Amino acid sequence: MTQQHTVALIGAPSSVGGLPVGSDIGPARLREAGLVARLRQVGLEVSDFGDVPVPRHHLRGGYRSRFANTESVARWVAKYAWRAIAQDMVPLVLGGDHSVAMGSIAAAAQSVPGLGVVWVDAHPDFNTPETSPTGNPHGMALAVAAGLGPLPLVRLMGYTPMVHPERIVILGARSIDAGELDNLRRAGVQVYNSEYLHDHGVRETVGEALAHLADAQVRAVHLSIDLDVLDPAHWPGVSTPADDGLTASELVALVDAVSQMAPISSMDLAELTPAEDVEGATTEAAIQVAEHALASLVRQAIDSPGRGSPVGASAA
Ligand SMILES: [Mn+2]
Repeated sequence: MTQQHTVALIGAPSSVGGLPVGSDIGPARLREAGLVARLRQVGLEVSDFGDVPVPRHHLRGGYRSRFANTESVARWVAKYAWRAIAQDMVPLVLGGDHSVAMGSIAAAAQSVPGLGVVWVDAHPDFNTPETSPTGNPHGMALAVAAGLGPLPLVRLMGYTPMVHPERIVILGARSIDAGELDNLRRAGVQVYNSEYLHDHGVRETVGEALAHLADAQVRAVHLSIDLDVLDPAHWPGVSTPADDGLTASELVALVDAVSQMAPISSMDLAELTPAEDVEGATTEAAIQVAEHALASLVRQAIDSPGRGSPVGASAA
């Protein structure tokens, strides 16, 4: 029996890669808020793999040990996600800070032919230790996946890059550091910022982004959601808010469009910071995003496997 409509829930309760801390409580908050039941209600099977091990007392370390701890968490995430994909499940990695994506992308890149990345975030996370104003590894996660950054991280699975930069698109960015912008331009990563999304419309922009990935022979996407892509005026539950973000309905429309136009092999839901989420709006938005992104797996399991067709070809 196919398990393509089975979601493997993987908690990564770690803020080793980001400051301020607090996103380490994210997975527990999402489970308490009923994430598993909500996913089952839309027809998905859920296999909860539990939480990956996280180094204890991790915040006592200095700069170097933060990178070592980030690597450790990413390796565990990669192991869990790899095991899920090997069983034909779709891993949903709950951050935790966004550096957990280094692990999920490493696993997906190794296992999924023609993988591309759709990175939805207020920040491109394309810094290197040389360009980063803060030194926080979560601001380097996508650069690491594209082969830029400290050697142990970029070679997490033994080869680099995990994903070629032409197979990466960024949606919703609006806070980009100067050196980071240089990195993006040199690498040739396509960025659709929040202004572009608002000017052209969510569905149109997703269509363009996926057409760009189709040109690079992408056949399945890793969807990485940083909840700080939302506007902090109404959805404040993140560690590094940036003004003028997306509404929850825009983000839901965005993941709906992605899931209708491309097979999703794997997904991250990162940076939920419960202490900042005073009325729970960010938690609720996160759950809706997961439901809408993954409900397409049920359709694919019923209609057809959906594998092997180029992305963007089945807009639906
Ligand atoms: Mn991020």
